[in-house]
Amino acid sequence: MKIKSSGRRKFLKNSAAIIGAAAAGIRPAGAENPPPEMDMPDLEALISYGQRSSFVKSHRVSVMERMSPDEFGMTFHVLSPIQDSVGIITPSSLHYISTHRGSYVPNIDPQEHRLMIHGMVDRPLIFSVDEIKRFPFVTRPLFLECLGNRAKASHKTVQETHGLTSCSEWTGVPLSILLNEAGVQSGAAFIVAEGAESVKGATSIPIGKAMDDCLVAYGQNGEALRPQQGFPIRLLVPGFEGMHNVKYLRRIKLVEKDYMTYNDYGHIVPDARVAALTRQIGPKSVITFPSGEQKLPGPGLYEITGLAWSGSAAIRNVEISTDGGQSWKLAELRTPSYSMAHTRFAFPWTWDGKECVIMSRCTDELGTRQPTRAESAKFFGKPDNADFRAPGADNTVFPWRIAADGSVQNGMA
Ligand SMILES: Nc1nc2c(c(=O)[nH]1)N[C@H]1C(S)=C(S)[C@@H](COP(=O)(O)O)O[C@H]1N2
Ligand SMILES: [Mo]
Repeated sequence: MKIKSSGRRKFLKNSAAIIGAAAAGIRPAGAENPPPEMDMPDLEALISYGQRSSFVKSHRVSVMERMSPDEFGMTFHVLSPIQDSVGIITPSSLHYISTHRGSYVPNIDPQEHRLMIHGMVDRPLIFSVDEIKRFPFVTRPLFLECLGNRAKASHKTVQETHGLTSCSEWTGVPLSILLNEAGVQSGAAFIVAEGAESVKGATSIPIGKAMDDCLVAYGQNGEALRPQQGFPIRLLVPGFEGMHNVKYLRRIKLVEKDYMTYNDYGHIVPDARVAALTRQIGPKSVITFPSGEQKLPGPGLYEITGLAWSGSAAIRNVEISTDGGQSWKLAELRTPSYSMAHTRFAFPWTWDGKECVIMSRCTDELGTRQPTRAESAKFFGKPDNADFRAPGADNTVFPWRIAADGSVQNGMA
């Protein structure tokens, strides 16, 4: 996280150029020139649960191809505005949302909600939410990413290309504690986890993963889960594709083999190479600034910044190319690199005002590097053309094209 001194000197020189020109005409806001009072239509509400500035407009949008709400009033895929993100935590109110077709957001009374653990266990158990909260908890940042987080040439903004991922600080009880209470029988190879709403959001997870680092979470970013994130409890399966993170968790059955649930269908495929990439999200990164539909006002110093994550480990490093992938330079990690969480990177860069293509690629602590589309196509034995669609979760390197006028466009287009 240390800014290297050469970069620092450059920064000081450039910042003088950026700030110096403007300072002459500006007075600090003082007693003789105070800003207007915040508009407070409901003072009670503002006191009890805060609200953001009316000047901050960052908001979620629904996926173009699957409008929400649909004709039945259901939400499907809603994209997080990662072009506006700072740091690594997604505000809960801006977390992406992905629900299975026909699913809805249930309004669950936590006092009524129960979690049942049964199947191949010594003692089938039923827990209330309050009982779950009596077990030892852990708090850790973890990313979620939907399998549908796939950049297309038609996408314009980074919200459209990469907005189906978010990172929260989750609090919950390790699933292994609850499974040990029930007593896992030998031969139990998978769990089938199920949600409480109509489509149930069921999915199969290998027992090794269930006993390793899964959480039954009730906290998100310092408060209770949001209904759209699974209130009152959800399963967190660190690094695994979003679908496995069952919301409104109400039942876990221990079974002898991988059950193909309604939701697993189409996600888990027989090709082991693809299955590996959906169970565990590969190392992936994207530049959030400058990104699609933003505009650089002119040549000069900028911070290229973005997010990197991996479903297997922490991020070891991020490299930036500003020449379309011909050469790569190390970016700086500006946050601690937590395992299976978003990591914020930045790269101080002086733009010369010429058209260029910028991209990022990351490497995780296992040494796995994010592939380019060409590398992914080669791996799957497919030609590298516009038709190539990386199977499983697409973690390929993504380009932004900066035009001479400073406008930024999807580099796939
Ligand atoms: N019960 C239930 N759990 C669910 C889903 C659902 O529709 N119902 N959607 C899954 C999918 S496809 C994803 S990507 C993640 C999304 O979690 P989020 O909506 O909190 O971002 O939840 C998963 N868990
Ligand atoms: Mo998803």
